[in-house]
Amino acid sequence: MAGSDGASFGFKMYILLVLTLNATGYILLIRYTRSRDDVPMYFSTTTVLLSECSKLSISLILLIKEHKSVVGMIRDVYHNVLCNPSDTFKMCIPSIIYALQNNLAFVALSNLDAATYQITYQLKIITTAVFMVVMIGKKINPMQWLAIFLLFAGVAAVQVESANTKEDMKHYNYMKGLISIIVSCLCSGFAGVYFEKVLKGTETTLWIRNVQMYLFGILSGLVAVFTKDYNNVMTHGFLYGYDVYVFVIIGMASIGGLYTSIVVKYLDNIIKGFSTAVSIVMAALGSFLFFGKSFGYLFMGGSVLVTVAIYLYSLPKPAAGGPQKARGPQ
Ligand code: NCC
Repeated sequence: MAGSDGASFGFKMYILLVLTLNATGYILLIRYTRSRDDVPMYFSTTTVLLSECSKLSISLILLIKEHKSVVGMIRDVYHNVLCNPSDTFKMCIPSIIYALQNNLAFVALSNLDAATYQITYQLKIITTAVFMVVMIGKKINPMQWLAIFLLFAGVAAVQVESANTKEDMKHYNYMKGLISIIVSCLCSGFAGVYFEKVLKGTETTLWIRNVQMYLFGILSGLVAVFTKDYNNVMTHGFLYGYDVYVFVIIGMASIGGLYTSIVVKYLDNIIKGFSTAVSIVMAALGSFLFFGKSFGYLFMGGSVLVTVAIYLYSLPKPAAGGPQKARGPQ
C-alpha cells in the first residue's frame, strides 16, 4: 500500500522503528561513555564534528548512487549547492541550532541519568507542536492539544517505571543537565520544523538539502571544537580518549540524523513524536515481558494515556462543510 508520496506503510513503519531503536541506543551509549571513571574522557565536540563529516560523506555517496556516477553527483552539488548560495544559506540556521543541540546532549547526559534525560526530553513533543503552529501554520484543534499533552504524560509515566537503575548522581550537576535538556527541546522543535518547512516548501531534493545542512554543520562543529576544546585538542590530540564505543556513537549519530531527515520527508515532526512514544511503550513492554517482570500502575496508566492520545489526535477535525471521515494522525 503506497501513500500519495510514493512511500508504502511498511517503509514508513520501518524508518520510524530504526529511528527510535537507534535513538535509544545512542542515548544509553553516550550516558555509558560519559560516566566511566577508568578511561580518559573523549572531547564530545570532536564526536559531534565527526558525525557531521560522516553524514556529509554518506549523503554524497547516496547522491552518487542516485546519479549512478561520481560526475553526476559533483554536477548536482556544484549547481545546487555552490552556485545557489541563497538556497544553500537556508540551511545555515537549522544546522547551527542542531549543532548546539547535539553538543548539549553530551552536557545533559554527563549530568543526568539516561532515564531522567529521556523522560524530560519528551517535552520536545510539545515544543515541536508549538513550532508547527507558529512556523508552518498547522491547525491543531483543542482535542489534538489535549492528545499531545496526554502523550507527554503517558510516555513520561512509562519511562519512570522502566527506569529501574538508581545511579549515584552526587557528582553531577542536576540543574545544568536539566537546563541543557530544556534548551535541547526548544532546539529540536525549532530546527525540525524549520527543516520540514524548507524541505517541503521548495523543489530542492532531500540529499542536496542534507549536503547543505552538513556543510554548515561541519563549520558549526569546528567552531564548537575551537571555542570549547581547542587547548585540550592541542595538548592531547583530536582523538584523545576514543575507543570503539565512541566510534559507535558517531555511527549511531549518523544513522539517527539521516533517518530523521527521511522521516520528516515522508511523514512530519508531530508524527515522529507520536511514533517515538509508541515505540518507547513497546520497548518497555518488551523488556517487562523479556525479563519476566510484572507491570506496575505507572506503566499501565501511561500506556492507556498514550493509546487515548493517539485516538484523540486522529479524530476527524470538526469542519464547517459537514461530517468528515476518520483518518490517521496528521
Ligand atoms: O532530537 P531530535 O531527534 O529532533 O534531533 C534530530 C537529530 O537529527 C539530526 N538531523 C536532522 C535533520 C537532518 N536533515 N539531518 C540530521 O542529521 C540533527 O543533527 C539531530 O541530531 C528524536 O526525535 O528524539 C530524535 O532524537 C535524536 C537524539 O536521540 C537526541 O537528539 C539526543 O539528544 C535522535 N538522534 C540520534 O539517534 C542520533 C534522532 O534520530 C531522533
